[in-house]
Amino acid sequence: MDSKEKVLDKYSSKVYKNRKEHVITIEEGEPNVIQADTRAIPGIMTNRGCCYAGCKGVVLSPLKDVAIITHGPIGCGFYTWGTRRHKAKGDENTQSFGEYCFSTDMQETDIVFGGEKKLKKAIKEVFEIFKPNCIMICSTCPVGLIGDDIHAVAAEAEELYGIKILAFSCEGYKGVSQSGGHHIANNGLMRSVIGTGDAEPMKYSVNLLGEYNIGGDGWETERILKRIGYNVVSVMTGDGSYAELKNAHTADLNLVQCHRSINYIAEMMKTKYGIDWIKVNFIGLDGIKKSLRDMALFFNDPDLIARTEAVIADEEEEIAEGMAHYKTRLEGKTAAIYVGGSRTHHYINLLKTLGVEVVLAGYEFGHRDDYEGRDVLPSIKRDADSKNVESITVEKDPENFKSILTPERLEELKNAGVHLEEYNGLWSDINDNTVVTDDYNHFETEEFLKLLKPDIFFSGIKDKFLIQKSGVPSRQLHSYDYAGPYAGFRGALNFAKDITMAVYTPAWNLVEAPWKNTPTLEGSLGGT
Ligand code: CFM
Ligand code: HCA
Repeated sequence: MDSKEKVLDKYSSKVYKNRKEHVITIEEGEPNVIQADTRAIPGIMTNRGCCYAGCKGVVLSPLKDVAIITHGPIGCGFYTWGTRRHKAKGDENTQSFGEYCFSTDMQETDIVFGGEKKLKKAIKEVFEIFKPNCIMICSTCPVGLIGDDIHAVAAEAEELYGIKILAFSCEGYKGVSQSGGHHIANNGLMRSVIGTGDAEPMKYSVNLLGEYNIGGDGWETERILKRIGYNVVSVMTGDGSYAELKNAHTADLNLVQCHRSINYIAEMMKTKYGIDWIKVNFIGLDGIKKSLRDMALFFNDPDLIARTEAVIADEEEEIAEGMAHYKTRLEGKTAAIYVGGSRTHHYINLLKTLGVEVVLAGYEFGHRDDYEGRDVLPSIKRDADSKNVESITVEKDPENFKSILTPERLEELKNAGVHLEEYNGLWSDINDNTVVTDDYNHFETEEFLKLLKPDIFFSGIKDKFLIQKSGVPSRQLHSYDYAGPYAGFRGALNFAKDITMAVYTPAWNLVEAPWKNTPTLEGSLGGT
């Protein structure tokens, strides 16, 4: 039995039947099909978030000048406040409400008699105290169940107070993961915010989409882009703002960092405003260099191309010695890596540069194309001598899977002068025999830890302490614990340093759980 079978074998037949489609060992030459983006099994401790977490927590919260009211019991508002480390700073022109957690704090009586009155009161209070230019309302599960009409309340309040008030029906139970919440938030921003500003277009202007400024990643990426000469119109949504986002339609190019949470917005902006988009990745040296070069090629300006190369050379030189040193410490170490929908892929590439081998990987809620690859990314078409960009189109196949992109089709596209930005999926990032688990749970985490014994485990807060108690160091790749940035050249060096420290800290191995030696429960058997 391989380790995958050993873990699955402990399940009941019903759970086994379900989970065997989500847990696979990569085999050379096989199609390696995995089941993904399906409902988690009730009762199993999944690491996923809910629709509300995806809408409010992930996409909307980083908009610093928006007062977001969670309409629901207080726990949901509190959970999505401050834990994600999407950093933001206000300035003299931009308000920042990141320190506040606004909620209607619904009680039983509101559930029985309806919560709309309380919501109206909360909007009035927020408006009078904070005077924001925009308020957003996000629903939690009970609101959908009792049927409060948050959209009607928002429309009425918008009229009354003369500011933008948007409502999002993102009840936690909708859909199978946080992914549905991304859609609800993004669609609302696309419909009601983007395109409503009147700023003048700027030269070499870009929007950074799907960058949430975790641990300051977006700031590091922006620093590099500005050094080269780009103007960042808006970031959607890390350290972003309602004020900036209104003008996103004026940019020349959209850069998509997290494909999972935002690719459809890039396509919508192409359709509505004609803005081209390319997939970028500012995590890991190969990704950064490729992204910067693709951008320079898109604008096709010799000065910009020269500046891009100069900045790459300079930034690389700055970190070269440090990276080489950490590589000597990390080469040959093994890792497990589980993040939501994009970062597993992004960080495996950085780990490779450092000589770390991934033995266990997966996404919480990635879709099948995140595993198996896709050919939906934009194609840059250049003229015969590859100098001028003629057009950028999005190649799409109906099924969205890599298997459709046959070698013949690739050749055909290349011969037509199309530079295809394909993504080969997680399979292309990992070696054969790697175990891949979709929508992993705590039982599987514990079991695989025992069987595969990785030197370090990258995941999130829900399983961090279970991992450390097993004697394996953990680094959170959602929040970076208290560290970061990890994006860009300097970020790569930060990452290398942090994981070297983690791997060489023997503390977790020295901890002996008290219950192993001393009974923690005392009692006597009945009858005496
Ligand atoms: Fe995109 Fe994200 Fe991720 Fe994501 Fe997330 Fe996140 Fe993530 Mo946590 S938007 S898919 S829903 S890169 S919050 S910043 S770390 S699970 S891998
Ligand atoms: C979420 C947000 C989250 C959770 C991280 C974690 C994040 O899904 O609600 O479980 O550690 O990045 O903050 O993904």
